[in-house]
Amino acid sequence: MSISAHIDFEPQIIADSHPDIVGPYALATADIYSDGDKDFIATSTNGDIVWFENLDGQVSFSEPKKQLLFTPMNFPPITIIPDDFNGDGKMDIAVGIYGFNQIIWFENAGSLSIEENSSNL
Ligand SMILES: [Ca+2]
Ligand SMILES: [Ca+2]
Repeated sequence: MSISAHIDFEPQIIADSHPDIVGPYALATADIYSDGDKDFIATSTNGDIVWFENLDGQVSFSEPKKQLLFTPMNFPPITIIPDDFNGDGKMDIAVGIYGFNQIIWFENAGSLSIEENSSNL
């Protein structure tokens, strides 16, 4: 007995040629806005980290919210891990920086933004 399944995937574009997304690198999902819906996080090759708010809990995302800026310019975050690192109930973000030999986490300081008050791990 054989079982075969055919699954179709339809592309859904979240960002297309947006100036805040320069060469998307690492991607992750997490509830950044703390409203129960998974938001979307992306890093760019220019060092920017942006997130997109999930507007309806399904597939409608906001424009990029460029509220994470990594100070050592032009070093792309190649890995990204969202989690609540300080246990305050708000999703934080950790990134590994290629070429800069650092792992940095960004504290989510509120329900709408993630502040740049990062510290090295
Ligand atoms: Ca959310
Ligand atoms: Ca937190």
